[in-house]
Parts: sequence; structure tokens; C-alpha cells
Amino acid sequence: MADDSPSASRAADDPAGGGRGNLPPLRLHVPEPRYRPGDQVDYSHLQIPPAGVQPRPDETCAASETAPLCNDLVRVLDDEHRAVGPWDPKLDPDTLRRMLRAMALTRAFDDRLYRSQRQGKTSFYMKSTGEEATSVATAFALARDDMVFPSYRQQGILIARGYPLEEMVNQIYSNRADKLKGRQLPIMYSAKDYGFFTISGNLATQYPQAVGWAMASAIKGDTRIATSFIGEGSSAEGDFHAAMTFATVYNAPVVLNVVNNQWAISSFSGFAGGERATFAARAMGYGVAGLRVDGNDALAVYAAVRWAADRARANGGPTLIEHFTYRAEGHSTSDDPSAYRSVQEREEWPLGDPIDRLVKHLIGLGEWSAEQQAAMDRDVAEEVKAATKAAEKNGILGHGLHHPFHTMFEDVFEELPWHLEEQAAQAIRERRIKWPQWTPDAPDAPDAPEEGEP
Ligand SMILES: Cc1ncc(C[n+]2csc(CCOP(=O)(O)OP(=O)(O)O)c2C)c(N)n1
Ligand SMILES: [Mg+2]
Repeated sequence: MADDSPSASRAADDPAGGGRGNLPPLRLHVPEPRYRPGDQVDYSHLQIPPAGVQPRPDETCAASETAPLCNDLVRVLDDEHRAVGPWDPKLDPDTLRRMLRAMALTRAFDDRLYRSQRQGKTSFYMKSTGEEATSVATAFALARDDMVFPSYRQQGILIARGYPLEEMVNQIYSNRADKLKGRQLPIMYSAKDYGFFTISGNLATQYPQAVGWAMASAIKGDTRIATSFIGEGSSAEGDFHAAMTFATVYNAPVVLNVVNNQWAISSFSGFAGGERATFAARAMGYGVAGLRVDGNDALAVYAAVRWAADRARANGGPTLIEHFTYRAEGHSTSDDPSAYRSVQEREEWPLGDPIDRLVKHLIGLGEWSAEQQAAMDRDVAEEVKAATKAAEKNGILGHGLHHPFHTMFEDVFEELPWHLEEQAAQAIRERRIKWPQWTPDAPDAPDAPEEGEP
């Protein structure tokens, strides 16, 4: 008698023929970086096209026309540091020198504040070494009042927009002049007047916020656009994809940047999908314009962001830009990259150093010299030193010159709810028991006891 039970008919439909014996066992691919500590680094597998050969479509072209550029690499500076091809933004030497200065200042700031952390003046710092062009050239390509939704590695934008260095250091030291009252992790700035949205440590949240801001700008009939930055690792977060969907559905005036610096702390870009496709290529799946750019070429970054900004401003819609670059140093002061990657990676990076390349370009134009660069380096180091000295008068970590302890309960509610009042009173009671000489009224005195001290 024929077996016509549901399970028998399922077995007949089964491509494995009802038995599984001959099928290969399923297996996963677990990405593995090419080089670990001590390995010889060879980047010959990277496809680095010559500069100047990438086509430059009109800013208002169909998104699909940018498809080839998602797998290419927009480059302007060639191997002799000349600006070539249709993406050359033809910036005047004064603008190039201002851009160079902002990049040099960013690097000097990073170097000094890194040392400050090592000296115990702050608990935490994050450098952007090797990625200065991605931030600084972007700031130059945008209008001053365009809104930036950054990640934690875009200090170059604040610096390029002229935000006072002393304010940055006050925030890093969480001192009594810190405008954020010590409530943010060091380096997580917030500067409304500079179009710089509050940095969040919750990765990728800034992406949908940028799209939402851009949509609001369009709803209001404004002319300002938004831009956001995300690391390639963070692009694996769901927020990235939600942002892309909203951006394409409503044709939001937004420039979405992915800084592919190859590493997300100790995870290489392969874990975020970088082995199978470029990050720029994701744009195509959403019907968004995409560009992949040499992130260590300040002129190419400027040209790509300017193209995308002009497109957004002309109601051409959003653009996803992958900045192909390299995180030259540790993820943060809490990281030791020598534990997981070869030190040769930095030396061998085929796209060089963004500051060095811009210097050589300007020298090639006859608009700069090694002596002028040495003088600029001294000058920016002095500027950073003066800012840190001034900020140190407002206090450093552990010196007690921070915002009054009880201010942590303020500013969220117009009127403090009863349960927070109780908590504030309890906190003050406990502090008095621990340190009888402490008073809750004024900012703590320099020699007041610090949290954790006996
Ligand atoms: C939602 C969330 N997940 C994880 C972390 C921890 N975390 C902080 S930075 C980081 C790596 C991010 O790498 P990437 O996006 O490539 O940015 P990069 O540091 O290279 O600039 C991780 C995993 C976090 N802060 N938030
Ligand atoms: Mg990264």
C-alpha cells in the first residue's frame, strides 16, 4: 500500500532524496586576517588602480551610474604626488595649505593628548593617526553649517571648523570648565554651534540620526545637508541598514561616510563583510549613489565629499562613500595592536600617509618647502601645548577640579523628581561619612578628596 502520509511526500520532494548520507557536512567560513604579529606583510592582493583614471559622472546622475565607482578607488594624487584626472578639485594653494595645517594640528593634538593619558591626566584617548584626511578634507568640502553626526574618530572636523582646542582638552580632562560637566567619556565631544552632534559610544546610532536630521531639513525647506561617519566594523550594526533604507526611500539630503580603516579594535574588516564586497558596493543594493575613495588622498576625499554634498544639495539624494584607509595606531589608549596584527602593516600600507602626500604635492607645485613644513609642525605643537596648559588650570583627572558632585543629578528633569532628590541626598550623606571635610556646595577644592581615594 502506498504511503501517502505528509512525511512521505516531504521526503519525496527532498533534494537529498530522503537520505542525507552522501551530502557534504555543512560548514561556515570564519574570516581570518592575512597577517598576525610577526608575519611578513604583502599587500599585492589589493587592487590599487592608477590615479586620475576614474570617471566622474554628473552629480545628479542616476545612482546606478556610480556602480563602477563602488569597486574602483577614486584617486587624485598620483605616485609623483601630482593632481590628475577628472576628480581633481583644483583647489588653490592657500586652501591646500589651510587643509594641511588642520591635518597637522589634528595629528599634533592626538600625539599630545595620547601622552597626557599616559601621564595620568585623563583616563582615555583615541587617536585618528593616518585618517586625518577623511575628516579634515570632508570639513573643507562641506558648508560650515552642514550638520555632522560623527563617530569618535572625527576630531579633525572639529579642529578644521575652528573649535577651541582648550575646550576639547577641558572635555578630555572632565574638569570644571568641561561644558559637558564630566558626563561623557573623554573625547566624546558635543558642539552644537559647530554643527557637531554629540558623539555616542553606542556604535552606529548616529547614522539614522543623520538621516532623520537630513529629512527634517528637507521637510522644513532648509538648504543645509547632513553627513555622518561610521567605522567599517560598525557598519555591521542594524542601524546602518535602517539609515540606508530611510535615506533612499525619502531621497534624504545626506552624505553617509564609512571609514574603512581595516580594523574594528582587534577584528579585521572581514568580520564586517569586507572580504566579499566593498563597503561602497552596499549602496547599490539600496539604490543609493556610492563612491569608494582613497582615504589617504586629501584631494580625492575632498572631491568625493564635494560631489556627494552637491548632489544632496541639488535634491539628487544620498551618497554612501567608503574611505579606504588604515588605522595607523591602536584603537584607543586601552588597546595594544601588537597583540593581534603585524607591525609591518602600517609601514607597508600602499596608500601612504595623508599628511606626507599633501606636503609632497604642495612642494611639487612650488608652493611649500620642507623648512616651511618643519616650521608648521613646530607651530601646531606649540598651539596644542598652549591649549593643554590653559586647560590644565581648570583641572586634570584626580585633582578634584571637576564640576560639583551633585550636578550629576541636574539637567534631565525641569524639576528634580522625588526619587532623584532622595538619591542625591543619600549620595551626599555617604560622601560626608567617607570624607568629613567635604562640602557639597562649591566646585571641589584642588585638594578635595577624589573618588576612590582613602
Ligand atoms: C553597539 C556597540 N557595540 C560594540 C561596542 C564596542 N566597540 C567600541 S569601538 C568598536 C570597534 C568599532 O570599529 P569600527 O566601526 O571599524 O571603527 P574604528 O574604531 O575603526 O574607527 C567596538 C566593537 C560599542 N561601543 N557599541
Ligand atoms: Mg574600523
